Amino acid sequence: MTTKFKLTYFNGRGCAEVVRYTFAQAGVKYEDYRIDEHDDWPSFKPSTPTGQLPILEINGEVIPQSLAMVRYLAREFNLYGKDNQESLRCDVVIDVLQDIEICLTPMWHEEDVQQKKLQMQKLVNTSEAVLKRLDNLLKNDAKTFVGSSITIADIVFYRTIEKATALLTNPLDSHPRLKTLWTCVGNSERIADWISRRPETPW
Ligand SMILES: N[C@@H](CCC(=O)N[C@@H](CS)C(=O)NCC(=O)O)C(=O)O
Repeated sequence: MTTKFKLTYFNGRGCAEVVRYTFAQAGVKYEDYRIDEHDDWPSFKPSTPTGQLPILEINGEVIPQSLAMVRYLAREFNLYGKDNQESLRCDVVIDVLQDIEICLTPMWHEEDVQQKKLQMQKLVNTSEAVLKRLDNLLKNDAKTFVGSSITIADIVFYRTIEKATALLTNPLDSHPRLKTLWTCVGNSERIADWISRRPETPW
């Protein structure tokens, strides 16, 4: 029996886009269900496992947490490296990137100008430190973080930098190898196809 996947999120990219990229790279069909954050969400929220979106239904079983979904899909569809050591190296890249995610999350909702300025400075400093770490993790002449084809390490990197680019100007300019990798992921066949046909949304 083919597994039935339904991804539920708001009509935006946010935390769900990394899951959509993973489905795209895996070449797997799923229902990309989008709910209205004002009309539908308040009544739907209490029925979700953690009171948050996205959720992924796998043959009806409801799972929260975007990165847990990405890791599960990667294991199912061979995007997690060729063995456990390579999966571990994918996880190292993903975990390094979380320092940027931690800075980004509060920034979307902060309205206080002074606070926003402080958060911005923290994001700039953190991003620079994280990019240096990632550059060190990238082997000489490597076109992807792990092995020779796209894994979730590259996909999560692509999405985190895409989000950061909304707030930082050309964050990869001082890291040409990372910039090349990021551009290659965005231009790769399946990811580029999803980017070209995904809905235009305000965020
Ligand atoms: N770590 C979670 C974060 C989930 C999260 O923060 N979801 C937000 C949207 S990006 C949400 O559901 N906000 C609405 C609410 O909390 O009521 C993930 O990656 O799935």
